Amino acid sequence: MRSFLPLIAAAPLALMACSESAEQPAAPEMEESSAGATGEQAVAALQTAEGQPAGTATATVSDDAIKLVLAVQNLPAGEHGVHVHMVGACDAPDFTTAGSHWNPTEQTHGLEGSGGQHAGDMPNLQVNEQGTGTLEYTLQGGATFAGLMDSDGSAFVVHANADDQRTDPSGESGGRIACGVFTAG
Ligand SMILES: [Cu+2]
Repeated sequence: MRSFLPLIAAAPLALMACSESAEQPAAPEMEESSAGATGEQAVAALQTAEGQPAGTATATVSDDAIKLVLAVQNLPAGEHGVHVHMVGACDAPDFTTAGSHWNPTEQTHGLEGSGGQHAGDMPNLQVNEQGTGTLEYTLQGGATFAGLMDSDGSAFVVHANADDQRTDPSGESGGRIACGVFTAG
């Protein structure tokens, strides 16, 4: 029996080594202030007002924050305001059903404003002449995965114009030209 002990002892260690990276960051899930469990993800499939596919916005919990990865297509070249909006509804053509910017901590709008920023606020998106663009940003302003996926959900919205990052509540970024509802998984 004695000769088996090292094997028996080594097995749980090996298991721990494998699962450690996946489980350790999940511990803060218990805390109310946590952004969520690492790896939790939601994707919004964007559509233009005409119903064309316009890319995706993917929200992933990483390092106790929500990282937003945006990859768009079929959009007009130029600079566009982009935000997470508070309601998971995208009724074309104006997408007003997505509601206002996601703002659970009641800050004022804009990355360059004086009153914090909305959880749904992001830098402007640059779309090239091919109609594509990418952007990555870690959401601020009290963004949590539970809040993103609350009972009325949330949506990702691309605006016609650039966001001035100051003017409350929406940065003068104009109409809504693409929208997608976040779906978990
Ligand atoms: Cu917006």
